Amino acid sequence: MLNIVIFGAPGSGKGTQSEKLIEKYGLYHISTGDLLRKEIKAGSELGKIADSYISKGQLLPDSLIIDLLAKLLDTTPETRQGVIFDGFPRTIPQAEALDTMLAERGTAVSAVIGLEVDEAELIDRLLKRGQVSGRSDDNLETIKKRLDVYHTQTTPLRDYYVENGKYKAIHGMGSVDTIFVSITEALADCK
Ligand code: B4P
Repeated sequence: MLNIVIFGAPGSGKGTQSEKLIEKYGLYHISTGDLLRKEIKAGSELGKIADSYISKGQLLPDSLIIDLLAKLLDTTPETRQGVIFDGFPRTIPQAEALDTMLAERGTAVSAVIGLEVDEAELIDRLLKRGQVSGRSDDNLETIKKRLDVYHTQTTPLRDYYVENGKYKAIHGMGSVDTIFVSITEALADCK
C-alpha cells in the first residue's frame, strides 16, 4: 500500500500533481487546505477558526489539524487503499502524529515527494491563481507571509524526512507533465 506525502512551498504544485497521482495510483486524496476551505464555505465553527488563520497566511494549530486527520482516517474506509497527503504534515509535531496514526493502522509513510521551486516562480503562480481563485490568501501580502511561515515552520520537515530516508527531491519547475514523469520515476521503487 502506498502512502505518499506531497511536500513543498505554497504554489509548488502539490494540489496539481496530487490530481495526477490519484489517477495513476488510485489513491485517496487528503488535502487539508481543501478540507478547511470546505468548512469555511459551510460556515462551520471549524471554518470560522480556519478562516481567521488562512486569511492571515498562518498555519492552524497542530491539535486542530491532527484531530481533523485522525477523524477522517477513522471514518473513511477508502483511506485503507493508500493515501496522498497533500498539505499535511506542515510541522514536525504533525509529522510525528502522522507516523503514530499510520503505525496504529499497521502502515507507514512510503515516500515524501518534495517539489522544489524557485521563490519568484512560486509568487508568480500564486498571483496568477489569485486572479481567478477568489482565495483570501492569494494576494501578495499574504503570499509573502505564507512563504515566511513555510521557511520557519515547514522546511524543518525536509530534514526529518531526509534523515528517515523517505525524502525524494523533485525539480518542480517546467511543465506539469514533465514534473509528473519525475515523480513517477522517483516512486518506481516504492510499490
Ligand atoms: P493549501 O491549500 O495546502 O495551499 P497551497 O500551499 O497554496 O497549495 P496548493 O495545493 O493550493 O497549490 P499548488 O501548489 O498545487 O493551504 C492553504 C492554507 O490552509 C495554508 O496556508 C494554511 O493556513 C492552511 N492549512 C492547510 N493545511 C494545513 C496544515 N496541515 N496545518 C496547518 N494549516 C494548514 O498550485 C498553485 C498554483 O500553481 C495553481 O494555480 C497551479 O495551477 C499552478 N501550478 C502548479 N504546477 C505548475 C507548473 N508546473 N507550472 C505552472 N503553474 C503551476
